[in-house]
Amino acid sequence: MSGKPKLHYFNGRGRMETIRWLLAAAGVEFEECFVEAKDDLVKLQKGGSLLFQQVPMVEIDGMKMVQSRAIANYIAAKYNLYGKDLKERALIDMYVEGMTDLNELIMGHTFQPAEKKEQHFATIVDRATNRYFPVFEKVLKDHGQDFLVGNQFSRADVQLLETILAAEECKPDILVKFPLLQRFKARTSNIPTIKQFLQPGSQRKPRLQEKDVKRVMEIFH
Ligand code: GSN
Repeated sequence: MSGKPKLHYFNGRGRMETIRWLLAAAGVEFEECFVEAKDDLVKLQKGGSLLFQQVPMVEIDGMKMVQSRAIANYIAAKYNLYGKDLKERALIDMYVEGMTDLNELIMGHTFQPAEKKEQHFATIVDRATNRYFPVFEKVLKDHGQDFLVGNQFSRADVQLLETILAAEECKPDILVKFPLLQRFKARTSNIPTIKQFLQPGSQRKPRLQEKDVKRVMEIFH
């Protein structure tokens, strides 16, 4: 019996949030063990559980997996969220890497020094509206299907919704020029497993606040 996956990370989004999204979308229950302080991280490191002395770490199927992309890839493949052939997987990977670039830019905002915040915010809005969202709007328009790749629900859909919601937290009307993404958002938010993850009280984490930065820095630096 392998039990539920156990996620080791701090109690915030960071590099674990996409993994939470993918498990939730797949309808997989998971447990979380929060790294609350430097000592918790040191304990994991000294216990030999972290291949590169870093979290995220996920205990799953008898493995102690590290490296957030490797973990996400495993979960996507295991739960049939990774396309039906190599070419679909390649497309999903390209889309997901683009989304991840935008998502990381957004997540980095909280960590910007005060004097750089305004410029950084402008970059987020520019990249979202001029680089990334037009691509996915066009993909949906060109093939006319509900899902991004292969007419089948995949991690690309999950991660696009995650990214859209994060971008809207920065600028609520960021989808104003993207009608197909608005419909995509409404549709995917209504998938039962995702709908549940979007309810208050789920394991989805709130946006990192300024007050959390010090706490996170103290654990990891
Ligand atoms: O994607 C990954 O999981 C790795 N390429 C990076 C993981 C990483 O940077 N982990 C940090 C925590 S902050 N990020 O999510 C970490 O464990 N730092 C402690 C250390 O001693 O390096």
